[in-house]
Amino acid sequence: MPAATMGMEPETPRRRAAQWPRGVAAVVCGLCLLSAVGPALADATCGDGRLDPGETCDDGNRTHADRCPANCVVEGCEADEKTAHAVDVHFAPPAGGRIGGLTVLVDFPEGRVTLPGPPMPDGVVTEAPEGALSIPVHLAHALRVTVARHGILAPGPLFRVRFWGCRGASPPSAADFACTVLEATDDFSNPVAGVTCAVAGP
Ligand SMILES: [Ca+2]
Repeated sequence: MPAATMGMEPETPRRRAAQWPRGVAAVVCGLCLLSAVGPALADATCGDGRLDPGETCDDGNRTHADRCPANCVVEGCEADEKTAHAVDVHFAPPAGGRIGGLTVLVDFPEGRVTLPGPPMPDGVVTEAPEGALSIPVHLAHALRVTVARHGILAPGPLFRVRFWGCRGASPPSAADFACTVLEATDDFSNPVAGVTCAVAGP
């Protein structure tokens, strides 16, 4: 599992665009299928690497699981640091599945809540399962977290995320969040399909 690498990604849009030709990135990242489940595409210019009218970012691809979402639009948020909205993320393996580690993408309503950072301080992603390591990556419009354990991760709670509210925005509901499993492996690092995750709260 590329946990350590993922936690250290520079992900500067221009640098990514320069270092990773689209075709290579599509093969290497292994996450690009997420572009198919991201928000509706903004227009034909999203993903061309140039900031066009209506776009807040363009990293040269339409991958959703990186710092610029599939539609090239990250909604603005003036963080209200006095409001906190905590959600709990759970996972479930397929019947009989043994999970040793997984990476999930938590898509949050960035016009309603936000995360401190990046870099994200300690104490935002908490309550990893006992004995497990969690590596969160702040993606501006989403949160990517790898959780791994030496042995088996018991199905159920994976971690808690404490978001800040956005000034003037209505409070979020659970339906505003979505969780997708990007990658899951068993205790021998073999890929496991059919793993799901979900967001409960706030
Ligand atoms: Ca563009």
